Amino acid sequence: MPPTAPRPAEPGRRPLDPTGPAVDPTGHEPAAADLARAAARAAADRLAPPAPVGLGDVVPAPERVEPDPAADFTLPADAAVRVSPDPAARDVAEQLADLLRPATGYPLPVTDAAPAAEGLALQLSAAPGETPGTVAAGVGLGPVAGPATPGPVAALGAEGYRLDVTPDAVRITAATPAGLLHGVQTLRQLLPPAIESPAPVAARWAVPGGVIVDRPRFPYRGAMLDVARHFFGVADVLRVIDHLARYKLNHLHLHLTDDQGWRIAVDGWPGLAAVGGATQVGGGPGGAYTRADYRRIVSYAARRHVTVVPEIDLPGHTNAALTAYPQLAPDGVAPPPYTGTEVGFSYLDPDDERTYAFVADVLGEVAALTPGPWLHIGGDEAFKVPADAYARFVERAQGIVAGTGKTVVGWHQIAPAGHADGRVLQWWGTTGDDPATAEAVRRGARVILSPGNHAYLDMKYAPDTPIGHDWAGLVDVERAYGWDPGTHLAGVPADAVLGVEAPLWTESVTSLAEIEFMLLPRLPALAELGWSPRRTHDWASFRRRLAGHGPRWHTAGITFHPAPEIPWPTTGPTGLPSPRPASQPTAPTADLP
Ligand code: TNX
Repeated sequence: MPPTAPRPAEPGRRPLDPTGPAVDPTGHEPAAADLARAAARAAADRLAPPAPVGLGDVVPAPERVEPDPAADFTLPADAAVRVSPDPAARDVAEQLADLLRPATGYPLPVTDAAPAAEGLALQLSAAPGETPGTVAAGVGLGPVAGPATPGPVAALGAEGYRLDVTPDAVRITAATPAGLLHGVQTLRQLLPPAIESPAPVAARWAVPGGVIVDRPRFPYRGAMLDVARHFFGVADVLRVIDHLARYKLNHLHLHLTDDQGWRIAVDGWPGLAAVGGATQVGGGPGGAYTRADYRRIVSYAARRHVTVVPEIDLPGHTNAALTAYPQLAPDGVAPPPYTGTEVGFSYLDPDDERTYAFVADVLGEVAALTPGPWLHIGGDEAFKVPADAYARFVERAQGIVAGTGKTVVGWHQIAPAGHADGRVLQWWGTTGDDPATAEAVRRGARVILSPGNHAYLDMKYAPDTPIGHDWAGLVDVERAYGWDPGTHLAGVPADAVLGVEAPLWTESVTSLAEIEFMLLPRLPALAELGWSPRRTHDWASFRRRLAGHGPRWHTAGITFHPAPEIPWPTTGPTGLPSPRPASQPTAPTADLP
């Protein structure tokens, strides 16, 4: 046994013997001292108050939760994060340590997985088929209503994880690094809210005991950020990715182009970013991502197992492109830059071959920069393009996307165009019934659900919300939560639903604080619809669990809307201040349409 240093003081712990266990002056601890130390630790844990967060308090709700109140774990100052040798798993372990170090102030070294003898440790294991050594008996991925049975790691699928919390260890097991990271996000939520502090806090870092076995209901769970109406720099986008990862959302759809701005550099068409990117709603300076910026976003997202879905909106919503390249406009005349908020007036000439050369260049470059499988071609609100010309355009664009090796996604307006293998329609209607979309699904399309009256995060919460729209109605948290993606759209069965996405259009959203104000607390509602089994759906439970996140966001410095229907704690469980009413952003000024 290696020499052991005296244990550092552990804030919040109450050892029975305040002088601590004896240390052999030779540097070798006799086995008896080890035993005494373990006994003191176990006794201290028994005397400590229970973990302040319940094992079932997680958002999105896990598939299976089996609390064991006698098995709470307290993170000691000398804990290590132990991980299996796989480099991707190691990266998740580093992320876990990075999440826990600021608030705990603990060193949390990341080390290779060793036999469980070390005891107090966080262990990540990505090896398929590997099962943790001290799993609570009889827990697994059995049928919902049936008896719990141990399940192999492979049953956790591409994104599932298993979390075992015992007095000696927290273990996260998954078949993939994505699953491990989802488990890390669960563990983060099970620690006291002070874990979100950017500076060290003296707290007992307790984790409630028991087992969680969890995996998602739908494979696609996302949010969209419109960086075209207002431009948001790389740092803002990275922060949004963090918010997605927190709630196990795995796709970020970037609406990169619109009438008011073109936001991504395209080598062959430099005017797109230089001219088309130079404005935004209200006439601000706009901006555009260089290829390096975009790569940075993509790789930051990839590390968090979030896939970027780039959208080039075609053939409408193209005024910014036409300001730079008027030869693509039906009348060949450059329109003035557009800084208002109307839609449906601009379009590429669907009858000119130069349009298709342009579309092929742009989609080809964006596809080459994008590791994920999706390429979104927009297709919404091309009001001035006759239906037959529109369908021909979409069919050619679908073919161009297929030629890049990507799978095409479009707003549900593309439904009447011919089927393309694997194509995905993004539903943003408000009726729950659309024969054209249902017919496209019969021909093999899959659907991402973003119903405007539930999932549109640019809708106001209430009449007095200072920013946002109300054309799809008001979307308070209960409305954001109150629908079922599996049955929402007539003629679209659950197995045709790829998943859900919450779009944030930014005509009236001008800053990171305003983005966060519109995302939170509604984004977690959408996340739960996409992740959790339907049997867990329960507004009373959700609003109670969500309430616990206010102190977390507050501690992390994240803006949110203190929605009145959520019973936010007046003081957090650790005595942190209640969420500030100042979370409300001030109404935007000069940029208002
Ligand atoms: C409709 S939804 C649009 C966007 C607007 C949004 C505002 C969709 C595909 N198109 O162009 O920004 O409404 O809520």
